Amino acid sequence: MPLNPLMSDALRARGAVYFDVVDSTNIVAKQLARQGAADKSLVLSDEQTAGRGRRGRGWISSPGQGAWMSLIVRPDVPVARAPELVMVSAVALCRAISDVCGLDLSIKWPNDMLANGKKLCGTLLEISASEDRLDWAVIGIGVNILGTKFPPELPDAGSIESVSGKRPRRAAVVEAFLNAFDEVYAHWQNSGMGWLLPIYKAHCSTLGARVRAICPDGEHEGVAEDISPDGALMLRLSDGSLRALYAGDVSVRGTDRYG
Ligand code: BT5
Repeated sequence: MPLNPLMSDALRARGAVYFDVVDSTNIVAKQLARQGAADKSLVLSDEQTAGRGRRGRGWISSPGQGAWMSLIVRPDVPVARAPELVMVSAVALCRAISDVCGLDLSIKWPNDMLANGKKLCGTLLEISASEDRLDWAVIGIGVNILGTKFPPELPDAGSIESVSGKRPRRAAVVEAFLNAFDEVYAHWQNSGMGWLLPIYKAHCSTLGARVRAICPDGEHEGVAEDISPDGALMLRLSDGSLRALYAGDVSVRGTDRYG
């Protein structure tokens, strides 16, 4: 049993499914979702041997260091609204980490959470739909909590400990995330993006920056001017046109703040 365990009585009482080691919590959560697991069921693991990022990339998930977890959700929404769940989760994580250790994270669109320019959290959303309705979604979240040394291939990674010097109880981070998620998810279900979007934007460090975006339809460079209500990054290109990006990897080139 690690000194700073990821599992707690509170999480057990919520029905969280815990593993010491698993290939990927997203893989397990998708199996449970297919078997009918309830809305907001959680899978977490102390270590992942095949933690996954987006587009086939990996996620380093060392034992005793983080919260590697997947939340199954079943909102009754059109499938086109599924990407908003990444925003729900990002805002809940910002709240949770601020509550637990007073650290303010920023969000790099669409799914990275940063502090001091270091990536502390990443999110991988996987979904299943029937016709145009969302059947279920698995929100996979990796939070680096403890540790100050990262492998050389991750020069931009950080943890709560490496950026703040604090060593919170890992289970407390997960408990705070679930509590914040309950609230943010309920607001989102009741009033859509109207309540969420301004909060997401206030945390989003990509806004106002000159960025290069590598997207499924090619590369684009411009100033990140806004986030649309459906979660697209609105990029002002050099020819003055505005382009909506729904998925991609963004690197920041500099800051051109608007008024
Ligand atoms: C992500 O992908 O950031 C999504 C990561 C989601 C991980 C969670 S853990 C629980 C659940 N189960 C899973 O199998 N996955 C989810 P992406 O934006 O594609 O970023 C991936 C990139 O982040 C990698 O190519 C590395 O450069 C970097 N990276 C890998 N491990 C990292 C870590 N522990 N901390 C910071 N950066 C990392």
